[in-house]
Amino acid sequence: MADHLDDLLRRFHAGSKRAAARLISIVEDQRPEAHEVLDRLFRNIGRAARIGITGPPGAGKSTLVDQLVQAYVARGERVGVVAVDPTSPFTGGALLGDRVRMGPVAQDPAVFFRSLASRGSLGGLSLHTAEVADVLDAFGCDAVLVETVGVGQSELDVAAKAHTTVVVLVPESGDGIQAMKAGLMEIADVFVVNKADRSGAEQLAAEIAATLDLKEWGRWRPPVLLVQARDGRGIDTVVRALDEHRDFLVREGGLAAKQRRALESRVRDLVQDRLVRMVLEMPETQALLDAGLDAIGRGDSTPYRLSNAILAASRRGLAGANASSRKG
Ligand SMILES: Nc1nc2c(ncn2[C@@H]2O[C@H](COP(=O)(O)OP(=O)(O)OP(=O)(O)O)[C@@H](O)[C@H]2O)c(=O)[nH]1
Ligand SMILES: [Mg+2]
Repeated sequence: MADHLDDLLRRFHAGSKRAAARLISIVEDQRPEAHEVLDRLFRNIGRAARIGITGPPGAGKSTLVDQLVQAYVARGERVGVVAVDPTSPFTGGALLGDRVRMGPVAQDPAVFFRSLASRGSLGGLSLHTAEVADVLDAFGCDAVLVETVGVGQSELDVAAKAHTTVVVLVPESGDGIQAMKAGLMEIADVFVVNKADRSGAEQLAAEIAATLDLKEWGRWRPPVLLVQARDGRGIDTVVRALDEHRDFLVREGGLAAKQRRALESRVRDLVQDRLVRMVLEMPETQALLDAGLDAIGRGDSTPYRLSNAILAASRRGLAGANASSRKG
């Protein structure tokens, strides 16, 4: 196994897209060797610009990503794209189906495209997305673009791990107000008002600008850009805004601070993910659950009391595990 991994990493560092795809699968599926892969790649990361693209369904995020990728490739850069698909809790399948399509640019040797299903684990979505972005960063991508639908907290968490977040809105069905409700206004470094060929685009841009006016901005006020992604209009302004935001972050020291915050959020996610799994997978937990649910059914317990009992048992279990690992 170690030999196999050494070989895979060697081919990865030599630039093999197939090796990169294999490593990403290992990370995405959380196979046993995933931790070792991430540990070994860790010192090679930190170079890529991590850009989150979020916004309501159908706003034109994928179309914009496709255009941005073409622009980056045209200037000789290597680009990674991670598209996060919310998974349906009922079918386990991708909720929006084939929502992430990429044009011929995905075939370019300088482009690496990957679609991720979110699987709905606690803290899992943003964690695994960041880990896949790590692999692409270590692969030598100059930019890693992460597309998420801005509908839920976990999607916002994904955006929170980006260096630069682009919020894409469209002049339809009160998008501006929805965006404010969904917390998208707070996370945007750049606003793109897409489908500027439709009526109402300028009005939406003006509304966003008016909202921005209500706040004091330091040295970076999010620009509001009118774009027609489908026809490639205004893409140059987005590329420029992304470059400027990165320069701003590097110049003002914000990049280091963002990287530190993103790392903190990663470690918290890791602890949360693993702790929850540890507790739920303890054999006592199932027994306590079975007995406790019976007791609740008889009116002798409550969900809070049962969860307290499970937590108390897990604390004893963890203390026991600590004691034996100190002895060993
Ligand atoms: N009129 C118009 N349509 C556009 C423009 N940009 C994209 N579209 C169309 O909008 C539709 C949705 O585009 P996507 O890029 O798939 O949108 P998305 O935000 O990635 O969608 P989801 O990933 O499903 O949330 C497609 O039919 C695009 O062709 C534009 O500038 N003007
Ligand atoms: Mg899309």
